[in-house]
Amino acid sequence: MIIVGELINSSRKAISEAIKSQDVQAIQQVAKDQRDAGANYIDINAGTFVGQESEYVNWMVQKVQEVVDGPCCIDSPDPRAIENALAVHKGTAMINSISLEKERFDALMPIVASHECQVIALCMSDEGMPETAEDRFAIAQDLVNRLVQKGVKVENIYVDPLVQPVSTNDSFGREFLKAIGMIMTQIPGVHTICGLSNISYGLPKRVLLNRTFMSMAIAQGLDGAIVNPLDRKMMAVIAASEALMGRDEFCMNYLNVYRAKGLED
Ligand code: THG
Repeated sequence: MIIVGELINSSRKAISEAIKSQDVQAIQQVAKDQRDAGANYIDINAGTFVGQESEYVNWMVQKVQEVVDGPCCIDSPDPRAIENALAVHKGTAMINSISLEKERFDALMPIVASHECQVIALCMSDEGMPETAEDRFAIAQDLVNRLVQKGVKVENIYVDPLVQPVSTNDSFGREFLKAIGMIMTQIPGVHTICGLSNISYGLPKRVLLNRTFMSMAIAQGLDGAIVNPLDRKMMAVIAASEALMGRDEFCMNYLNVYRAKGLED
């Protein structure tokens, strides 16, 4: 399972404050903590700073990579911010994200095609957010085909079917899970990824719903997640679900996490 640590996001008060005061140490600490907790990529999002987003993303990418020997996930809807960040990023970044929205797609495609990178492909088009599994799958198929045509390797693509709140439509959880299953079985070699927390929007005990949904998504083949890696119970659910699905040979990872006292029940 590829873990993208989600905590460096300017929608969080602590991060927004650290950006405003240019608190290098605070940003670096959140990055190191996530890396130590098992994050493979550190998500970098300064989306709330309209006009200064690109400048702040670049600053955070550079400061994070001073202390974390690993890649970032550049989280921005702005193709220019992504391009600027790739110019300062060391190693193979993850781009978050391309979609089928025409303007975004046309601007990002040449950038993705000309860089060695991983790319998140959002199931979103100019017709808006898809609601059924079939609509998500159609967008995923189209996006993957176009990316592959431009020379992007299928194994570098992470399709995000987009989680929507189950409180607004009781089919949203099921349709998302079905989409994961369809994408993983019908597009060989591709990955899937998602941010989970939208599933529980508007309901109590959100962490319970988020964790349960994670386990159900892993059962459908989900192999990437944008999560808070400091949530020990979530990380334990991921390790347990992967072992139960037979995606952990001899349960070695599960046992290693246990020995490191990482299995909070
Ligand atoms: N897919 C993709 N990228 C994404 C998302 C996705 N990037 C952003 C988001 N969704 C994932 N990142 C976060 C980062 C922080 C929080 C949630 C998702 C977070 N939320 C607090 C909460 O839910 O309680 C509220 C914020 C706060 O702490 O004040 O922390 O789906 N490709």
